[in-house]
Amino acid sequence: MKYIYNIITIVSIFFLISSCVSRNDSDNPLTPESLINTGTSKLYVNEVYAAGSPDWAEIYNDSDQPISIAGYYISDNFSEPLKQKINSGIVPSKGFLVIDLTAFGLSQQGEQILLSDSTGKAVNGFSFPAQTPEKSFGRFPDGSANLTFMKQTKGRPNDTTFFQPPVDVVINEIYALNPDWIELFNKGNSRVDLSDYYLSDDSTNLTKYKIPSGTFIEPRGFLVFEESQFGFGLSSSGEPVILSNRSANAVDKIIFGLQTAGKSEGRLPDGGQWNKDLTPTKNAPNRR
Ligand SMILES: [Ca+2]
Ligand SMILES: [Ca+2]
Repeated sequence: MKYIYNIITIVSIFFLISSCVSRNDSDNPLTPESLINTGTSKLYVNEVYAAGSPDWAEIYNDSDQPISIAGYYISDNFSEPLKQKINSGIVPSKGFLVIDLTAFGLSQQGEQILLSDSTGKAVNGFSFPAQTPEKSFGRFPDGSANLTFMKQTKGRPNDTTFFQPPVDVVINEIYALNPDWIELFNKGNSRVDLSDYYLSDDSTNLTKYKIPSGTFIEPRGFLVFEESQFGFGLSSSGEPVILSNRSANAVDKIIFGLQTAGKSEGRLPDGGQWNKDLTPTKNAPNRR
């Protein structure tokens, strides 16, 4: 009975979302919030790229078994799921399969992506906002509900690390649940002078906070900035954090997602890949 109730709920939500979307198509209000995720499948539309030739969608399988998607459908319209039939393909366990979108193109102005099974029933999808050619859009970490812009990782794990920093200092950990803080880490073997570097949470204004003269970070050392110092709050629903040099050129940028109570986000190990749901370790080595 509970199962039937769940199905009814899921179908209702889907039709509610579909009707909202089609009603508002003309003024293009699509946001990641119109994510659909049926919760009954381990298959996720994991990444899309709308400036390709052709455009593509990456499917991620979060289960322990390979899943065949032969006979499934992919579409750029929630209310028209059968646009392109997927003739063959197996998504490996914890792996990826890229589908070239040959029957339709994705709008760089923002659109929808929907994977449906061989009966046309929605499996997974989301709405994506306007894209630029240098970025893709998808889930980070893979298969999560967190949708964000990222660099293209076609057929590979998603990665939101946009720039390879020319200095050895990186944004190592953030805590966005009041009072907020940003932890930097020096990956290198020499002391780095961070005088007149900048921190920001706005890609269009990199110089929001100027790091005071005489600020140094030791080799393999940490340096924490408190919200009371840098003056802007970090949004608990996610946003970028950017470290820029004296020329106001970004040297490291991360994008964090919706925060979990009592958790931080950061690199693991220190200076490594960005991860969600860490134990906050202000001014100390990062850990799960
Ligand atoms: Ca990817
Ligand atoms: Ca830490």
